[in-house]
Amino acid sequence: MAETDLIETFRAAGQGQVFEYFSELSATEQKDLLTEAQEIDLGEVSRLKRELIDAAGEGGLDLEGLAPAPYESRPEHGGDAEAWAEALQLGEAALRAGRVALFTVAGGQGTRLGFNGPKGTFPVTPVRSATLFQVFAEKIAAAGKRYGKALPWLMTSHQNHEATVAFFEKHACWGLDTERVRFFRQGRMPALDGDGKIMLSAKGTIAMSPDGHGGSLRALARSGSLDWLESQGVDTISYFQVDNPLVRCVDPTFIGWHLRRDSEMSSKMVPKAYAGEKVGHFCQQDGRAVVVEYSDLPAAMQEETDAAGNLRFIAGSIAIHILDRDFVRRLAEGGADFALPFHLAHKKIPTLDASGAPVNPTEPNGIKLEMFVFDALPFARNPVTIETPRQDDFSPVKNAEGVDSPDSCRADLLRQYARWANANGAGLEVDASGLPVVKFEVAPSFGYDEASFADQWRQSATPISIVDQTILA
Ligand code: UD2
Repeated sequence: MAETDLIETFRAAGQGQVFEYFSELSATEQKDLLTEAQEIDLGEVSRLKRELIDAAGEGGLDLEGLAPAPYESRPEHGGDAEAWAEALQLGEAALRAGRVALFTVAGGQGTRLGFNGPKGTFPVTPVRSATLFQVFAEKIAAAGKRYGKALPWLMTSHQNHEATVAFFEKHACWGLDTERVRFFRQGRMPALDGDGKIMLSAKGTIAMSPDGHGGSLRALARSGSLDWLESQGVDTISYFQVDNPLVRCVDPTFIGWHLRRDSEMSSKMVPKAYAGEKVGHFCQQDGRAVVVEYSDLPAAMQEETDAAGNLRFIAGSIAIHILDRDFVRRLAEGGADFALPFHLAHKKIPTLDASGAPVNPTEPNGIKLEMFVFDALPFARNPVTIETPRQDDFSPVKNAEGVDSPDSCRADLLRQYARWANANGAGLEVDASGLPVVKFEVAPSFGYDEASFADQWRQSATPISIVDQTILA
């Protein structure tokens, strides 16, 4: 679109303020602003203003008929052992056939951790200080070796795109085939003020932010990544978040459950650790699977217990899914009736005051718009949720200290290594929480889950002794 047409379109849509300082900008700044403006779908913005801002207070989350979702319990908790064993076989066969790819969402801004740089470059392991990206790369490489088929790996990012790609290049993808690692940018959305006006963060810059991990699904299609997967015979996508180094990102049993049920989207749940834990809740409503975020489920419901005294809404979502490739394509192409909704978050957004001077607000002054990947669940055929042991799948790094911090995650990694080693007779001393007295590390090349660790341990020619700072690799 020509420059003047674009500016006129914004004016006609009531968004002329975006170009208020246009004449003060240099030629390069003008060009940059126009490029940013072109990213914006004005029709979508005006629909969201109507539905989310103008109608505020009318809606809210509909809790009518909301009930806890069913899930597949693990065999040790009464689940069907035969079905779990069959799922493992099916998943392993899919991995051997090269039907599976990995997908990491790494497009968030990581503000809570206060770390400067892509979150995946955060050093997380206790002895080697391997970064999150390295841990995933090593798990993917080891699993590819185990099943005799390299696993493609997709990653979405945004602000940190160049830095992410450069980091992978610097480390030569930790030995993964570079042709099988693919990065793509997710979309962005402009921040809106209370009147639905697009905000500027500077005279020549629109306040844009990533459109949420849900946005990565349409970006998978737009970036040609689904075609790329199809060309490699991949139809099954294992999805996880960049902040969780414990994740069993290549989990044959989970893949097998997904395939066994002919599901389009599957999920892992952990029983919530306490009522107010900050995870989504697997629920059902009108016969459809839904996830209700902790911030949307009233405290009284979060605390509700059943006759046995257990939390009624016990199934916590830890953001680990399997997605069917063609389901993602349908979602991306599906139009308004088959699209993820946007959620609105009130945020402090650096902007300009009426005189054009920069303002750093101390209170929320605008809204950001995000889509969530779990909102795809109600659209999916045969969604299945399986229970997973938290200690082998979930310990995210979100905050600088305390809960879900680098310290708590390192301790969970140590507990995991010690459990695997002691299950094979290492005889390590551990405290009441399972934390070993010695600090050591198991590189994924030695073992990326309990089974691969046990195989490697057994195959070792000499007995393994673990002392402080041992690295099993
Ligand atoms: C998410 C889930 C929560 C629970 C928890 C487990 C939501 C709304 N909540 O909470 O239910 O499962 O994770 O750890 O998802 N990201 C992008 N692009 C974006 C925004 C985020 O790629 O535009 C990535 C981000 O890099 C991270 C992940 O999504 O890997 C989670 O984002 P978050 O930290 O904002 O989610 P959180 O912790 O509030």
